[in-house]
Amino acid sequence: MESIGVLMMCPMSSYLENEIQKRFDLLRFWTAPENSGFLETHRNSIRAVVGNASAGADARLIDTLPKLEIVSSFSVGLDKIDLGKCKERGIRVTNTPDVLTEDVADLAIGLMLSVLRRLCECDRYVRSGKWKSGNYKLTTKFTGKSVGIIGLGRIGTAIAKRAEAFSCPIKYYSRTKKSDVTYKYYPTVVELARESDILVVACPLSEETRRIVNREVMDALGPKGVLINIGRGPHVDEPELVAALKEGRLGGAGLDVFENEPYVPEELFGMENVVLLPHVGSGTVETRNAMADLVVSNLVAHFAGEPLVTPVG
Ligand code: 8YV
Repeated sequence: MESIGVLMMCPMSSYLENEIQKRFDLLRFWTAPENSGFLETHRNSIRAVVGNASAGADARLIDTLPKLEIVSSFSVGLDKIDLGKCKERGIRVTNTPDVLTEDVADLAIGLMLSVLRRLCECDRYVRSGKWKSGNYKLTTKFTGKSVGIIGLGRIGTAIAKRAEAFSCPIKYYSRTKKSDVTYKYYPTVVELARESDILVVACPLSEETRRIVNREVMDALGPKGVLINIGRGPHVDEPELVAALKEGRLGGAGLDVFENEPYVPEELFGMENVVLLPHVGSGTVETRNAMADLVVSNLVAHFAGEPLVTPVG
């Protein structure tokens, strides 16, 4: 049988590379020298693209690949894929929902605790030897704080469940009120922020949700409020976030994602009320391997003419 070309956009998992290589002709986009005509050379053999949260399949890439049949994303987020273009061309799309939900929700709670209890700052305090000159100052209690969640999907719900175990009242904003939960619904993010001690971004990135956390929302959250972002950087107006933190209009932030990863505004580096993570929400061995297995099962199903495991749309 003619070998099937699978284009991987960037390094994401060596386990995934091996699993693809066992079954398909794996083409590593990042290894091709710039302007080498790599895509031109392989355009007629590439039938699948594997992307992730940083590199997906935009209109330009899709237009370059006339034989493309499927985009199998190593992510739950689809914001790096031109879904309209895929639909137009009849290209199938898959992602990795469910398998990463628990890890991302765990990390969101970790960020809440880290910001309120200043865990990273405390760690630096011990390592730098400062403890020998005196005890660390008192911090802020997490249990019982009201947690507002933007987006009550799989991940938002998993965060809510965990926060409930800390006796936190849960509130949420989503496009529509959910009939199956008792959490308090707010029809606007500003109202939710005003009533929350901690505001968590857990919705997908779309044109509607881009900069959903703007200056007005940060001001509503207020000088004691904490923003947690485990969604996407562009959900938050980053320059406004830096300004709000600098001016003390916002109490703190726990961020796993940024507007222009891996570049992070350096003004945040010296702030003790801010915890910065390098987009590691799903970054455990167990979860990344489960995500890889899903990517591969979707590719295998597609090329065997079987139903996709986790189709989008
Ligand atoms: C990953 C993610 O960090 O699933 C998503 O949408 O952002 C993450 O799980 C990423 O895709 C792994 O490379």
